[in-house]
Amino acid sequence: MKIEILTIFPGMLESPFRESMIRRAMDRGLVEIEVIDLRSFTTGRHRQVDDAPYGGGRGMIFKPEPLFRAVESLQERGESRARVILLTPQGRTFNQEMARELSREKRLLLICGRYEGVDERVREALVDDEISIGDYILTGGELAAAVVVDAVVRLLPGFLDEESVTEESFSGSLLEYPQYTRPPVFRGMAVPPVLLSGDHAAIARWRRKQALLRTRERRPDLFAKAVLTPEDRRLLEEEL
Ligand code: JF5
Repeated sequence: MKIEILTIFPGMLESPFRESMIRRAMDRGLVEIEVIDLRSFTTGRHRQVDDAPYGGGRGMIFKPEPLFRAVESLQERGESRARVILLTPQGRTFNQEMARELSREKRLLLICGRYEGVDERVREALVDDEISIGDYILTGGELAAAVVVDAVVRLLPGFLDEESVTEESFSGSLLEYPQYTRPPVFRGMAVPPVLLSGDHAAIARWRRKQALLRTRERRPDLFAKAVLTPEDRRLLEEEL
């Protein structure tokens, strides 16, 4: 997969991709990530990317010209057309299903919004999807782009081992069960004995039950959508 990211602050996206597992994916050739300075598509000495809104009001708006020049030039140089995504609080809220869908694309072009927004003609003519990473306001779309890239790249074939992918899709929309590692007792807090029992079936039942209880308690919205087996219902009744 090729991912291009248009931003006026390329430095904000250096370390998230230079460090970490994303770097490993790049080194292994699973993904190529290119961060592109939107200002390199400006003309004139002031390298201006923004301007005051028509009709008045506060703040500045991304001008259309640099974005049109950038997106058209990037689309023309590639052999396939990129799916163009604008990161903005006005977009559809990002989730795992959207990450899975994006991970099947050959080429993504992410535009990091800034200021009070982006000239509407950019949305109309250039952008395929608008994505928000949640209901809060950032200073710009760069961190949102980093979040989307991270979630998408870890789903690329060859990034995770097969078991992790299978397990992730099996556990579906449930939260994770509690995890423990050594020592067996830490500051008087013991690891649940079943995890030390070596009884793999009992461990699997305990984990499934914990995932169900935890999801019902913390994320009733996810629990309502979960597909429960008769065994799941039995595990949940044990508790009462
Ligand atoms: C941005 C105009 C983009 O604040 C965000 C954001 C929040 N959730 N997802 C993205 O993006 C920055 C601000 C103003 C466009």
